[in-house]
Amino acid sequence: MLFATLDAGGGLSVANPATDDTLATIKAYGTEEIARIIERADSVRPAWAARTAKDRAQVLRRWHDLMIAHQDELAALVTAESGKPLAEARGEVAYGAAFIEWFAEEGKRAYGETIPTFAPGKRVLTIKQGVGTCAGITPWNFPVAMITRKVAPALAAGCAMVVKPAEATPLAALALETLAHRAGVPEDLFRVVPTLDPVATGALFCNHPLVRKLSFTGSTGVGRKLMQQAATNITRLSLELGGNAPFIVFDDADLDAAVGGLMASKFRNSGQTCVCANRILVQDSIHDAFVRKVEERVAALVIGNGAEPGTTIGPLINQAAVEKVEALVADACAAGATVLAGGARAEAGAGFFEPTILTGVTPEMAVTSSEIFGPVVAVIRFADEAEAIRIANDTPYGLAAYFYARDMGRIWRVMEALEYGMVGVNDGIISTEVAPFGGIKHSGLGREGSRHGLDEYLELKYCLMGGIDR
Ligand code: TXE
Repeated sequence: MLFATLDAGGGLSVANPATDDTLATIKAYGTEEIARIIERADSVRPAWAARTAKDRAQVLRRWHDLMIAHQDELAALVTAESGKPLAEARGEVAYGAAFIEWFAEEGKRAYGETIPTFAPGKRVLTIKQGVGTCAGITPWNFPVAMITRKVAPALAAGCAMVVKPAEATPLAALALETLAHRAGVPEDLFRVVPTLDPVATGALFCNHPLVRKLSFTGSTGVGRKLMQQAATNITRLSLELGGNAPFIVFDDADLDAAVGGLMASKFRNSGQTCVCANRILVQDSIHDAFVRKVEERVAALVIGNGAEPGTTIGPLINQAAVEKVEALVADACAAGATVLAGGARAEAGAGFFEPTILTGVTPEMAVTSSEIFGPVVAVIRFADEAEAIRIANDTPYGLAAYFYARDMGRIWRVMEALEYGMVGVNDGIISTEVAPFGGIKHSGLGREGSRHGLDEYLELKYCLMGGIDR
């Protein structure tokens, strides 16, 4: 039973965004209790760190296998609390589990090095050791994967981890905790602490002397605040923040492939992903043909409760999100954009917004300078490569960028010119556990996934050994 840790009668009520029904009311932790949980995590950490990397990997591997065995139940929880269609939720569980499998292996390869010296009788070497007890703060848009992407490398590196999940989506997080404990992760080593006070919990994570690292995924505003708070303790930080991804279609692109890539990037999770296409830049000569193809595909999307088979567009996470998207569309229209499809709240319910296409969008409009986080395709025309790159880079964000082109010279030039942490070339989906995920500029610090994601939880210690000639 995946709800073993749910404590009915607690203070945090979790609702289904498709129906507004209450799914569960669970225990909400206070900061004093969370402080004690951090202390207990730190007390069991040395024993975990002392186990062999192979041993830790076996425990992680069991956690992965349990997630896969419970894929359907986990997916149902994700759909119920986040609203995303069931097929996407199943995909997220597999994606989330893949991080555990990856880091189980990668933890065995946290190699140090020996460095040649010029001084006789001395040797220089490095060793890598877990940073200590860590904290995580995760968002609601990927309730499973955002947790495993942080916890798996932490545990593989010999660290402890306390995670505060988003208030909207604590159920999948608690289910993951239950499965981790069943797999053999010591109970105090990894804890999930839902709370009604994220602000005080963030401050506690930054100020508690035993928390050596905080990994946060969420908005840039909160990331900035955490960075200021982390200054007191010089707490290590990973920040995966907002994005404003350009999706550029050049005149030599395979148009059908570009349309397919856009649909996957833009409408996954109803446009509520940090890497989703936010500004669609289309070259003049192919603009009309491209937009027509997108219109056909948008007309085929099915809005509804994500639990119903066939649904491709679920609700947005809450009313505030619907209002934000509505305001951005209204602002663009007032400034001269044209609505080709959608443009309003959907009939499916209060939480739904229609898949929307806006043309005649310009870089000055708020819909292009903000992270929309909704199912809106905002199309900007451009004349040539230089203009496309200028518009694409004209943002303080730097997470993901995409472009479609065939010319090899252009592909290299644009790939190198885009000021982003991740670039998808002729592909709209870039997330994978094997690659370093993360942004530059206001999109954050650090990388998750790949061997670089493990390094975020390791300290590099240099040791000099002298006197070896005596
Ligand atoms: O984010 P918040 P919200 C962006 C996206 C979205 C906007 C607002 O543009 O429309 O942010 O979403 C916790 N100290 N992204 O309001 O508030 C909070 O409890 C410590 C992009 O949901 O940043 C939750 O666990 N923690 C993003 C987490 O921060 C605090 C995903 C994220 O919530 C806190 C989500 C505080 N003071 C939103 N205040 C992505 N990168 O994918 C809140 N939190």
